[in-house]
Amino acid sequence: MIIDTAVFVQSNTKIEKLPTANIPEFAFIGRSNVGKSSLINMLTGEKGLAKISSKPGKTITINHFLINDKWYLVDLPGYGFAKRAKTEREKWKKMLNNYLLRRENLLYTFVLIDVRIPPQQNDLEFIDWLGESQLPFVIVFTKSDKVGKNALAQLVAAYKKQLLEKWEELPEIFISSSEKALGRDEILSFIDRTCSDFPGLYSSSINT
Ligand SMILES: Nc1nc2c(ncn2[C@@H]2O[C@H](COP(=O)(O)OP(=O)(O)O)[C@@H](O)[C@H]2O)c(=O)[nH]1
Ligand SMILES: [Mg+2]
Repeated sequence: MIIDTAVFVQSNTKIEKLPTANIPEFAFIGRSNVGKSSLINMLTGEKGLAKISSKPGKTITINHFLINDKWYLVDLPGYGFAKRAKTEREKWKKMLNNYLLRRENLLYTFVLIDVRIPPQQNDLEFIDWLGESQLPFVIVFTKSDKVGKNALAQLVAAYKKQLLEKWEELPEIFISSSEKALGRDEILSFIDRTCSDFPGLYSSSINT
């Protein structure tokens, strides 16, 4: 897929105010510093695109970008937020879960994992929750340029092993490096393929 246009649409704190759910949507989530903004910029080829939604200290929001007038890329703040108040964290978790469970055009969630960091409790809990909720998701291992080829294979294998302790099947897995633009073609063709599987979601009303 060639990205012709990537446009920031809106940042939202209320599910009711999200853009009309008439085109496919793909959400990106991961712990802070996992490389989410870098990946979004790398995928869209728009340096600084994801920055709009990541002003530190601001309200936690769901951020929509319209890609090629055909699908939404959604930048979701991570789970965790160690530095934020517990009430705020819980409020966000509720909204996040609501969004993930109720957004009818959401086709896949991309869970970003820093490949160098051993499996973390909150990532595993989130993955388990997605699985238990039967929500389609894939895993993207980020920052693959930071480790050697052998280490990379070992780290990914160890993560898979951990998941297989609980789950019978593994989700689709992508390896990325925003630095080296690795994983871009794979992720974009996955999105392209998935969109084609849901032709009914396309609507011309988006251009009006
Ligand atoms: N070497 C390398 N560094 C990366 C990569 N992706 C992100 N980073 C660095 O990791 C840090 C956090 O990245 P950012 O995209 O802001 O993470 P976010 O908090 O998840 O949005 C920044 O210093 C990035 O330059 C990558 O693929 N390779
Ligand atoms: Mg960011």
